[in-house]
Amino acid sequence: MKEFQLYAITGEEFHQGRDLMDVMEEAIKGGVDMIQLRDKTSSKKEVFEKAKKLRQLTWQYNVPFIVNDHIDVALAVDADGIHIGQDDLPIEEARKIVGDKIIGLSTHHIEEARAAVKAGADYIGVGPIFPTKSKVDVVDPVTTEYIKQVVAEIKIPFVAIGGIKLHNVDQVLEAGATRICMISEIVGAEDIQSVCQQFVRKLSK
Ligand code: 3NM
Repeated sequence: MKEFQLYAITGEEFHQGRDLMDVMEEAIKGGVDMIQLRDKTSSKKEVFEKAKKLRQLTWQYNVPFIVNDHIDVALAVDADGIHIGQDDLPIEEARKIVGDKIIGLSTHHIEEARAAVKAGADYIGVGPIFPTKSKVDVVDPVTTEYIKQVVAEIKIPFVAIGGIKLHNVDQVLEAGATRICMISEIVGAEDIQSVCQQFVRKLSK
């Protein structure tokens, strides 16, 4: 898996009417180095159409492209990987389908992180660190304590997620995270490039 540090997830409810491709291109220009298509409401066909376009964009900029939930869509557009949750297909089964593509798994507890390593996940999501309105079935914030636990024990890459903003990201980095993932703070920003550049500066300190 190519190294990454600033991971942006689509969230069209925050795009303020802007085109999905424009929003994600701005993010990439600002320094986002991993993109995930996450769409819990559109039809499979619509998700596929969006994935196809994002795949072209991410190839153009050489940025890894991950599809949330839809393993079939990920394969159809030759995405770099999939991101799944605790209630999805077990990692071992997903692995049979996607082969050596990236598999990311959301985790909310150290037990889930340990299980993810055992099952062969390529990276884990660690969150939600702070309260967030971007995920409906979200659990209570795990706080930066969970980051510290993961840093101490888990040897695969992890990305901190959930309610991360420019004003609180320092706490996340101080806890030991080296990769951060966001929806609203990036795709909902007025000046997406500038916000991403500020995150990149903080990450490179
Ligand atoms: N997964 P925002 S939190 C998609 O904890 C997602 O696994 C989470 O959006 C997890 O940056 C989350 O707007 C929402 O808070 C992230």
